[in-house]
Order: sequence, then C-alpha cells, then structure tokens
Amino acid sequence: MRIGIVCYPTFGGSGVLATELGKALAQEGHMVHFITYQQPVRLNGFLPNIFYHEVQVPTYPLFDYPPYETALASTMVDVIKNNNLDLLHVHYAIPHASAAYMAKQILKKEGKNIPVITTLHGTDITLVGKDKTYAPVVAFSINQSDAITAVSNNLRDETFKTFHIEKEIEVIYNFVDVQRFTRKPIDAFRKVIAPNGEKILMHASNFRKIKRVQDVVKIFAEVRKEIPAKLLFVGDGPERSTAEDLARELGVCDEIRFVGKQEQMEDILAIADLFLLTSEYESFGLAALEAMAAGVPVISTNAGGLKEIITDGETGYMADVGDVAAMSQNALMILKDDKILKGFKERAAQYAKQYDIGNIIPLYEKLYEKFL
Ligand code: GMT
Repeated sequence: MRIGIVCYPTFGGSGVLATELGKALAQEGHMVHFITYQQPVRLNGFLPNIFYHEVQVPTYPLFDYPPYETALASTMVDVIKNNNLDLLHVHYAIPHASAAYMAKQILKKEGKNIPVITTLHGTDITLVGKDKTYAPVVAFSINQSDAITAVSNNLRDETFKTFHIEKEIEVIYNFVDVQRFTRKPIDAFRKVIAPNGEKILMHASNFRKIKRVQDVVKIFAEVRKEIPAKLLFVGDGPERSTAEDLARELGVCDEIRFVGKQEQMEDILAIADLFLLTSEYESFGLAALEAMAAGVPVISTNAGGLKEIITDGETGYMADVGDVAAMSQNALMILKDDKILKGFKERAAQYAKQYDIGNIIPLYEKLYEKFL
C-alpha cells in the first residue's frame, strides 16, 4: 500500500506513535509518506520505503498567522497525486483532520477518492478539541473521516461524550517495540546518575500543566526521606522551571537531573527503577507503556486510559489525581525491598508484551485494507 501519514513531528506521544507506525509499516513493505512541517524526531537515519515531505508555510507581510492548515492541505493534495497514495492516515485531529477533509474534497473534484483515517490521541478531544474555538471544525472533520480510531476505550468514550459522532470509533491501542526496549543498563551511565547505588526514579513528558510535574517532585522528596534516591526528568516544557523551583524549596534539587528532550528512551529507561506519571489526564500514557516495556514499574494516577494499561499492585500502583501521599507510599512499597522491586519489574515487562508492535500493526493494516 502507499500510505500518507500526517502527524506532529515533536516529542509528543501522538507524533512518536505515528512515526513508529510509519516505520513499522515501511518494514512490512508498504510505501510510507510522512507529511509534516519538520522531520519527526523518531524518523532518524535512512529507511527504505520511507519518504518525507516537508510542509512549507511561506510568510507574507499580511499574515500575522501564516495559514499552516491551508499549506498542509495543499501539500497533501500534491503528495497524494504525485505518489498515487491509497490512503491518508492523520494523527491528532487538529488541524490534521480538517486539512485532510479539504484535500479529500479537492481530489474528489479531480476524480480521485482518497480514504481518510483519523486517529484521536487525547488532548485533541479532551482539552484543545472541546474548546469552542475549535469544536465545530473538529467534530465536523472527525465525522467526515472514512474511519476513526482512538488509542483507548476511555478516549473513545470521551469522544462520544464530547461530540456528536455519527460513526463507530475503533479502539486500537498504542504500541511499543518490546525488543527495542529490552536493554541491559549501561553501567557507566547508571554510575554517573546514581554513584552510590541510589534508586533511580524517572519522569518523562512535555512538562505541560496536565502532567502535574510538581507532584513528581513532591513524591520524590517523600521517597528521599526514607531511601537514597535520584530523580531523572526527561523532556522539557512550560512547567519545568516550576518543578525546579519546588525542588529547590524542598531541598532535593541536587538529587535531580533535568536531561532535556531525548530520543534514546530505551537507554535511559534501562537504568530506571521506577517511573512516575502524575497526570491529570492521559488518554493512554505511551510513556508509561515504554517504561513497562523496559521493565520499569509505574506509579501513576488513575486518570483516563491509564487504568487500561497499568495493573494495580502488579505492574505498579495507581492513586487519585493529586494524592501525593498515596503515590509516595506506593513508590516506597515497591522501592524499599529489592525482592518486591524485582517482581514488579518482571511483571511490568511481561504485561507490556500484549502491546507489542507485532500485535498492533496488523490491526491498522486490516483497517486500511477495508478501503482498498
Ligand atoms: O501527552 C501529551 O501531552 C502529548 C500527547 C500528544 O498528542 O502528542 O499525547 C497523547 O497521545 C499519546 C499517544 O497516543 C497518549 O499516549 C497520551 O496519553 C496522550 N496525552 C494525553 O491524553 C494528555
């Protein structure tokens, strides 16, 4: 098949998922064309069967806001026509689903039918999408898609609650390449972070408000009162300085490393003992799944779709949003006893296998085949 994939090229979960999907499809022999404004971060190195088309958005003195959506729709038309694509798969509804609708209408006039599949990822529905500035366009363009998928049952339900959706939404879970995340820890790296054998806690996100990174710092400060530990913050974003200020206030700043945006998550996760995800909402929590695949148990909130991937008391523990005391207790329960920790690590890795890339890619292929 010749497949167009449209996504955000950044470190966000939807872009990561879309890129990994495209790479896997290319490995299966499909021709995959990425259409976005920048090379996706996980699209590194040369890969046969993968093509990348950058959306150029020319500036003009009249434009205070250059019209990206128009440029994207025009690029979609151009790429679909010149590469004779069979279908377009857009990730994150805003503005990808509406740009795809526009491209579809233009091509229809020229006698070409291009099926559009929209995958909903989370905040495109639950936060940004439902804002009345965007809602009518989001609802309309989702309904105009030939197929809709959501990354969890929770997101599917939230979408039906938020919008009047006239079609079925198929749930296709996020996935992880288990083999890639099964890494031996790099000893030298572990020694740099935790020279005296301290336990390593980790959080990775885009540091937006919804992630509640202050709770991560608070949990870490509680853990530090009882056991020697270090905290690794991976990623960057608007709440980073708030987290840093709080760490200083709580006297744990020297025990925390902010390592910024990282591509090689598998190497970083390999040295971690516990992953913290304190979000107010996660449609799925791909970061938590990657942690589990690397054999790292997860302490998280019970928000959104997290309940669908974390098994309480087996692969980690969940607590209510903001319940720092419970999350700290849960973290200590796992970390205090090496035998208990080992059990959680093994089960996390084992449970992650059901979301292995090899189980999920065929579901997308099956969906695509319906439109050929
Ligand atoms: O979590 C973010 O803020 C990034 C966001 C995105 O769209 O890139 O992630 C969403 O999509 C991921 C992949 O499907 C999910 O695993 C995340 O849970 C979801 N984030 C939220 O729902 C907040």
